[in-house]
Amino acid sequence: MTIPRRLLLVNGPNMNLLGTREPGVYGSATLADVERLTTDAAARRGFEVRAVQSNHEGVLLDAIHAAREDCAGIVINPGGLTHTSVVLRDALSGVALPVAEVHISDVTAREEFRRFSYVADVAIVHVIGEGVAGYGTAVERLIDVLTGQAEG
Ligand code: DHK
Repeated sequence: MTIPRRLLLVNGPNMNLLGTREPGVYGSATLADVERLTTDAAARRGFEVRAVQSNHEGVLLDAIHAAREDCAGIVINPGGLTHTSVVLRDALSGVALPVAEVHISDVTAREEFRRFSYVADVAIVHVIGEGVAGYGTAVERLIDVLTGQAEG
């Protein structure tokens, strides 16, 4: 079966503030930088990226639902929704596309409430604490799975 050579990149609430937001935690790269590096990493493997960022949960859900039509997988940094959102988790499991979960910071080494992720067990790739470079790692690992070079 041929898969669409396109990934959906989802960035959740507050990710539009990257570059100025708590630079000691999230670094100085902007959302535009993140979207560019993700697009470049995918392009090296022959995939396109459609990027969405929103501070509104429903916008993210709609984008995830639409990905069923023309995307092979989803790279997502849900921001704070990671730790709170059953509906985001249900959207990801509902569309049944392979998911890579990314966190810029090391959520295991911060506040206790950041250790739990509603997304973790619906994702097949997890990249945590690699800074924005982690988006590139997530793309590589997700495409390895999609193209059969790694186990899901
Ligand atoms: C980004 C956020 O906005 C936080 O709410 C998460 C995550 C961590 C990140 O590290 O990319 O707790």
